[in-house]
Amino acid sequence: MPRIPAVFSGLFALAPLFAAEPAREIVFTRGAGEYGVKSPRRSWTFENPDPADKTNVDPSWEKYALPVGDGFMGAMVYGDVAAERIQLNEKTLWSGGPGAPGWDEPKDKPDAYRALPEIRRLLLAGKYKEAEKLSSKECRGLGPEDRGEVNKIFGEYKTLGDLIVETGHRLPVANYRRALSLDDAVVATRYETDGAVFTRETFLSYPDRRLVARFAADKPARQNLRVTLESPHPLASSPKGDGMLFSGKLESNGLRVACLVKVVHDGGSVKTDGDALVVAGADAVTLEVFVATDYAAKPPHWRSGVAPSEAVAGLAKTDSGYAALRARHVADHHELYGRVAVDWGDSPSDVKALPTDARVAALKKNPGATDPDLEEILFQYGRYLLIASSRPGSLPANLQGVWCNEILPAWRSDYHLNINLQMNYWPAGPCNLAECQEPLIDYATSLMPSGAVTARAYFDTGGWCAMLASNIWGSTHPNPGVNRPRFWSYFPLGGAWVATHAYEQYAFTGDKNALRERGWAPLSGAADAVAGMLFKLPDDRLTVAPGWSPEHGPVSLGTTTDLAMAREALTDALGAADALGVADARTAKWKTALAGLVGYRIGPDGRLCEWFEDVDDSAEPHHRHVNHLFGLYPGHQITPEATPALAEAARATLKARGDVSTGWSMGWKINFLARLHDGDHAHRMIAHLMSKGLSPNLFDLHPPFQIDGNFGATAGMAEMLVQSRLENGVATIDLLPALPSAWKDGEVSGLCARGGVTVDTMKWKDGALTEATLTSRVGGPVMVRFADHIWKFDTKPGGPFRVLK
Ligand code: FUC
Repeated sequence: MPRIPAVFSGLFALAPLFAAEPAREIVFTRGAGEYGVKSPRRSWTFENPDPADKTNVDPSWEKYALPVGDGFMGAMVYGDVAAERIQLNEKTLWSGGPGAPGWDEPKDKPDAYRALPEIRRLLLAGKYKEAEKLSSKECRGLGPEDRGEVNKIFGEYKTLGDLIVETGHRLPVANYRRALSLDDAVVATRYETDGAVFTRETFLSYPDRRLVARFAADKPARQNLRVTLESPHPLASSPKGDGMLFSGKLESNGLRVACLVKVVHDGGSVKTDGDALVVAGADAVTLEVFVATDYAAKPPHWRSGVAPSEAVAGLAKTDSGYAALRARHVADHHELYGRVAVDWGDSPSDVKALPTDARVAALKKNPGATDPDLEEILFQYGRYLLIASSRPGSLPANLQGVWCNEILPAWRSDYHLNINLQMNYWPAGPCNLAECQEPLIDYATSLMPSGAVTARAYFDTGGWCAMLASNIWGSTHPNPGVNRPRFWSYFPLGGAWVATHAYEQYAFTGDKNALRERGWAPLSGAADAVAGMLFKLPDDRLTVAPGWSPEHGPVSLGTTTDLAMAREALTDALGAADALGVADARTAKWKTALAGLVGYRIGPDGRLCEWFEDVDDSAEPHHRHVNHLFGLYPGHQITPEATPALAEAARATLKARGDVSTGWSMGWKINFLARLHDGDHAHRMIAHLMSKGLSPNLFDLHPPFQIDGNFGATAGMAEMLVQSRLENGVATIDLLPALPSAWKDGEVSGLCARGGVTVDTMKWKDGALTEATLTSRVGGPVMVRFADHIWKFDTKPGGPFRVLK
């Protein structure tokens, strides 16, 4: 399948980028604010919201605005006619942390580990209530009780504000169209009014690190714009050439922030009016927006020492003009996005002609219907969103990626380590975007110093660990006071789970240098803490005690999820040690720990047991967290081939939990079902997600918008097509392991497999593989399987190999 970048041919270049890949767009026929959604319920000044609030401050934002991002900044483009609204984010704009009152107080109980023998004694004696009481008291961090106070210290991700560009135009206008091109990562708006065709283009450039918004028309001298920044933060404005600098400090922590809005105009004039920039009679206008804070991802101070106003001035120095900025941005995006093309069916042309909101509405109305082309768009959207929200050098994608229009967002738009952050990175390896995962591995490294304190405090061990929720300030402690049982935030394997991504990165890329330089420290440190936190039962087996199944408990002598994460982290650390030729006292300790772990158990009802004990789970039988299936996915411990009984038990568990749930839970279930080779059920899960969990702009809804569900869905679709494992240096690759009958014929190119292999092309017909060409980046033994066919190759680095059926 040739992948030939098309030459850009102006606005609405609908020509496909790649021979087999149709143009992928999300299309609306009105501005976001013009859909008549209910007016905002909350406002920027609302205090102390319920964390589970399901309503965004501005529903039109999560329904109809369109996202662009460069990993560092994010923007949501509304496309309203009278005034363009571009909501702006910068990933490091967080409250809390250093500078926030209370931050300097210790957060971990320094000798909490002293309570472990008694908690464990109570558990062994069957005194669960007492054990839970004592755990709740001891297994929690220090800090205020009040949720608002906790958030002030822990911090929250914040919107920077909205760039407002008044146009002087009035509704109605003719032939309005607004589209996000996933191929080019550009939002383009077009309409006709006052005898002219007006066009806008907005993108966020990674190579040039700026937001670019272009306003043009097919007639000269028609741009009369008034540009302002509306921000909830106390920013002072000062004119800077043909632009305006907004700068100030967050009240919470003194974090400095600057935003420079620069106006480049073809013809006409620009002047300032208070803190507004006023353009008159220009042929075209390019707005360039630069944002910086003085945050640095470096413990313990987390500050760069560089004035943000200087940082933005430095970025703004290079100015190559709109065409060159656009060309560089599109080329940068193509390099990543263009690596994968998919085609597993088509939708009728009258469906494809509909705007995206109408297509989503049709699926909601008739959940039995399918729209294969929209499934493909949703798949590629996950890849688009990862490119836009996570690039080398940036912080990782948070609960909303990089997009957040609130100052008190749900769950602080933070990093949840009991599924959400990790799920964000599930598509990275399989979907050929490994470099987008670097921020996660660097983030794990940044957690190590505080994670070492937490590991020492709760387990008196070396290494590092991190609990349920984290932020950009390295928090690893259990976070108290969130109106939940105290034990809730105790999730000691959260950091270890994140660290397994360092091994996954190696498995997909085969890059030993990166494993040594970047991945080994967090992965080996996590394995040290895992080995050090285990408790020897009277029968000599090892467990993680006390444990708590995510977000529903109850206290246990060993939850299946903790044991599965421990198993995976130790296995990955040993795999990394093998790859790097490390064998020492540490690895010996990991091996002993791994060999001693309590194994899986199947209950009398046929389900995989969630706890060491038999627990009545009828209170929440459909709980969204299914973490006890971690070993099935993302782990590599349960497969239908190697552990058929456990695979059946996992299937029974999924059946009992049910299909429909929150967005990310449905995303996870697609992956579970793919690993169980149940393509039709996985496809039904995609249908559930599309009919019940999607916003018109294809944002996945928890609700509110939470990006993990988008990433989980994309990873799940990839998992249905290609699965892989790397064991003892041998890569095993399954082609079409969970192909649904709905995807009878198709072809894909560019998906990746563990062992450093790319599936360059794969074609199938009537549900059967017809041919595939693969390339190994690193060489070595590779086994490829389809149904009962097996092909074995001894590959050379860079040499393609082919399977034909
Ligand atoms: C986990 C989930 C919640 C929510 C939160 C951000 O704790 O259980 O449903 O997604 O993360």
